[in-house]
Amino acid sequence: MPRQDLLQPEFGSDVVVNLMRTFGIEYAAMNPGATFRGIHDSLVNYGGNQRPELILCCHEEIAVSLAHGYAKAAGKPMAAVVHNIVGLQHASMAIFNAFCDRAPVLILGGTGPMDTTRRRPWIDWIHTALVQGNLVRDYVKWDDQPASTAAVPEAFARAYRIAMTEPMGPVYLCFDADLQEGRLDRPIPLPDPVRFAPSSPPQADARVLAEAARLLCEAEFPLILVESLVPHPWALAALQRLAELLAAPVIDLGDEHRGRSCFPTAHPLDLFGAKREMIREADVVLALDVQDFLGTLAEVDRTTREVKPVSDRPVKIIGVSLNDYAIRSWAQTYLSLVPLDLPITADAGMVLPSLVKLVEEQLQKDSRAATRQARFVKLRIRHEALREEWLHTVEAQRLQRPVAYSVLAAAVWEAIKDEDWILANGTARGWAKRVWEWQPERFCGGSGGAGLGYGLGASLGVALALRDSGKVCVNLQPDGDFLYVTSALYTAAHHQIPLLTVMCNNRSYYNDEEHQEVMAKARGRSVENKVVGIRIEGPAPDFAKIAQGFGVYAEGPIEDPKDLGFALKRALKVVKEDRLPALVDVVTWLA
Ligand SMILES: Cc1ncc(C[n+]2csc(CCOP(=O)(O)OP(=O)(O)O)c2C)c(N)n1
Ligand SMILES: [Mg+2]
Repeated sequence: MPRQDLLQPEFGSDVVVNLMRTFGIEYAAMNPGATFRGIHDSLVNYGGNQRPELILCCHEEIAVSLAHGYAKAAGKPMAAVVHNIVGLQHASMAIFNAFCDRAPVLILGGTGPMDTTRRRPWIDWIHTALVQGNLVRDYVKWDDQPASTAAVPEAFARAYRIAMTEPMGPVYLCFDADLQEGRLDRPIPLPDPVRFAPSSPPQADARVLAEAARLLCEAEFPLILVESLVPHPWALAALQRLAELLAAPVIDLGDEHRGRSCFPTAHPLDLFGAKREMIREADVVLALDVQDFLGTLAEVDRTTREVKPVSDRPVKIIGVSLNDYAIRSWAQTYLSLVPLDLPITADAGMVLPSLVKLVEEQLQKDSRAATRQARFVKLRIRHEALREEWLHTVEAQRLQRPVAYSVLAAAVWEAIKDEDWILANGTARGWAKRVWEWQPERFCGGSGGAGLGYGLGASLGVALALRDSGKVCVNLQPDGDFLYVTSALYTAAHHQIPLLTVMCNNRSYYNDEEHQEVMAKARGRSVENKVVGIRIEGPAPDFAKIAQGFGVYAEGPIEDPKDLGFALKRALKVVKEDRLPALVDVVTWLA
């Protein structure tokens, strides 16, 4: 298809495509719909289906989760184009996840025509809202519906900038069908993206940072909690340096809810496996981009919902985050209000190098080097003991049928450890973090909003962003989450996206099985019934057959751990050499 000249758009929607290209949008995930037929035509026939290229999805939730994963891997947005109010409603779960995960996703939509005299009967009426942005306004950072083509460039540039400014988030731009389809009567100037770049994130007040450094250096047992860090190139190294200077254990929470993992598990100060013990000992906590303070510092009784602090020791908390800039009133995604002794609104990654410098200066005057050295040794011994214990568990569960999560994680590691790997989604119930040589920058984090239906779409977005990088992208995929968005396999096959999906198939919405057990026990009722409405059996879906039906290479179900290594090897070959998707269905032990 010949590429048209960017400078000669003919219709309103050609301008939208020019803007996407100007701002470097590489892909537009979509499911078709007549309200954006103008944009669709412009993408294909004006833009030549290149930069952006259309990625066909069978559900708008997949389109947005794919853009969510892409944003985390590429560090910039791609577009998800969704049809009026119906596509937007399907997309809404994934938009919420991206919002909670603070991921920049550019959601574009069509509407109308808003001019009622231009509407087709019935369908153009029932699918037009006043205004569509209302549907998602509470969980996007910004939405807009420009009223003329001339107003489109400013709206687009603003949307891009808002999405990419920390704390990042999804934005929604809605285009009237008439505006898209209208012929241009004058040239529309395009903005220079360099001059509309997101602003640099906020740094902390130097005096407050000096106080933080003092508290940390004077602490008896400083502890670092980290949930996420903006991936500045220096951030992870600065975090390690800070931990080493202070001989402070680090608990990396980046695999739990939102955010990005930040600490290598091979580091002797990585103590995520001893979270409780460390919190018990700590007198000063440095919380870097942590949102879930209470969930981290307290324990919850699953039966009574009682929340009890892990430690009864007075603890001073230094909280560095942009949490206060990310507050909306609708869903209470800001979590419980926890007292902070030193709240610092700043980008934690930006703050780290300054904090390292201040701590270095402070420690030169400090006479407790021997105490810190002794603490470091003690922590290293605990760290090593934990790792040994986990490897021992793998050995103890090696022959268990169906396959234990520890064994599944170890087998996947064995298959990919010499590759340039990326873990796009999932941790096999935390076992990847325990038994892999975990390099935090290689993990793309979770859904953010705990809305199921995230994993497969997001993993495809990650793999799409890294398609030409030679990296091997892996998705450790729970079965329940998968079943919401099975048709994403079509997108994987059609667009030849190289992704290794390993099904962690416990044939259950297991998380809820635990809840039903707790309920039944608390009420003295039948615990055996906990599986009703929860187990995904009778019949158990055959995920390999499902994948094959979509044209994806697949093996399984595998119940015997002895078969696992070979199956993974064959699937990896498909991903690595043929650059195609593959799926291995592993039936896993429930717990
Ligand atoms: C959209 C949505 N529906 C329901 C839930 C409630 N929920 C939380 S975890 C879970 C079970 C998940 O099952 P699976 O993905 O197979 O993971 P497993 O717990 O079995 O490891 C459910 C149903 C949710 N979080 N999101
Ligand atoms: Mg499950």
